[in-house]
Amino acid sequence: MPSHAGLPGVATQSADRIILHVDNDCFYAACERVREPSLEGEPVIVGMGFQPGSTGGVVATASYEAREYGIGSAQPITEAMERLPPRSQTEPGPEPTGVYRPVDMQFYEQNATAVHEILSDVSDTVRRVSIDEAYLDCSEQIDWNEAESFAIDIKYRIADELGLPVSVGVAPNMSVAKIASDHDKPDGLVVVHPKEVADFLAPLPIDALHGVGPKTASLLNERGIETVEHLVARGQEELIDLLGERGRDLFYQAQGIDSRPVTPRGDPKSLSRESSFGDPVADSDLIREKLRTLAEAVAERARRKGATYRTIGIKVVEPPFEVQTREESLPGPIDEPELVETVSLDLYEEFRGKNVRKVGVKVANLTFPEGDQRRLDSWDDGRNSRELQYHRENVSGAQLRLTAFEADSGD
Ligand code: TTP
Ligand code: MG
Repeated sequence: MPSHAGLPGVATQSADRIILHVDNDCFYAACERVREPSLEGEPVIVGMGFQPGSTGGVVATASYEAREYGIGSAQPITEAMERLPPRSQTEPGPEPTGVYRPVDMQFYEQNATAVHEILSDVSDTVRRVSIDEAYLDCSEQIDWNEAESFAIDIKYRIADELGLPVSVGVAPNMSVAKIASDHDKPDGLVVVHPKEVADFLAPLPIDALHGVGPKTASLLNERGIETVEHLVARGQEELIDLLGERGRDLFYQAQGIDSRPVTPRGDPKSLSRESSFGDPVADSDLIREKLRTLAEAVAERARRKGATYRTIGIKVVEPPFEVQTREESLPGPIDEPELVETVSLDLYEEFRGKNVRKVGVKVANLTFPEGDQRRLDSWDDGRNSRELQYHRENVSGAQLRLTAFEADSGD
């Protein structure tokens, strides 16, 4: 929290902002369930040091079923194993056991990228703040009476396309949105309208505030400060005496004041749009029509951001979840909406007749006007040759899964 945020006369916050905070539920454990669906409903513990012979590891995360046994992030794995012994394949006994899995960062990053890709598809203003959480500023896209259904759509989309549960908080600023996403985990959705902010915050225990851990909580509890309302009632001076500058930040956070803007980090690596068919379709006219619409939307989006692109790609999802991607590289960066359409339709040809659940169009290898002037200049030279020749670079779906359709993130 910036210390001056929301000071009267210094920064005013617009009640019109609609900020979403999206946080995956038990993220690493949920990823393990994606590749091992039989773990659904089981106490899953992801961490290091549980294999025979290894020592000193900690729990990275635990599924909500495992949390019931007092297992959680950063706990020594030995303690977790005492609470829930690792399940043996051979001798199922009457005592409850846990399913332990090692940390597989590459796989979690891949899933995180896919989540980010969806978030970037629904909003132009996305700030990813950790592997499994992001803020979206949707003020320009929706109004408050659409906020709930917008958030539900995001939850459904991430669950449907990736099999991952998320919790979403919607509020007029980042700090309240974060508290809201945490309020009803897992699979939560909490919408705090601008007028409800004070009532929403007042009864919460102080550790609901960002940055209040067990130590600060007990220090405040000892002084009779148990809820956010108590904290506000004490006033700024007392909190600064107790906690220094952090006391001031908490005082503002407790009042729901936070004027920080959601600033996307860096330029995106790609821009994409995708769309699902309710039921899978094989009708190529219908699919081509959808691709045309998506191509137009993607090209429009690139133009709005002032981006040129050197790669055009499509994604075709065959039932149930077989993702295939194809792309073409261009000799120089372009801004040609018709070419996005032509190339997308051309790439689709090999899928003609196939049953399709979803299609997507992307442009990648982006160049932005600021920060990469040299490449833009070289494009200006090439622009005189109007007709661009592009060569096909078909890469197999499997190879491309990791690289193509990468997150719209510059992280
Ligand atoms: P969190 O979002 O804090 O936790 P979570 O997603 O597992 O659970 P939830 O949001 O439902 O409360 O962190 C995201 C991931 O970061 C988490 O799945 C594992 C990793 N992580 C660690 O490796 N060590 C830690 O101490 C924490 C807190 C998280
Ligand atoms: Mg999380």
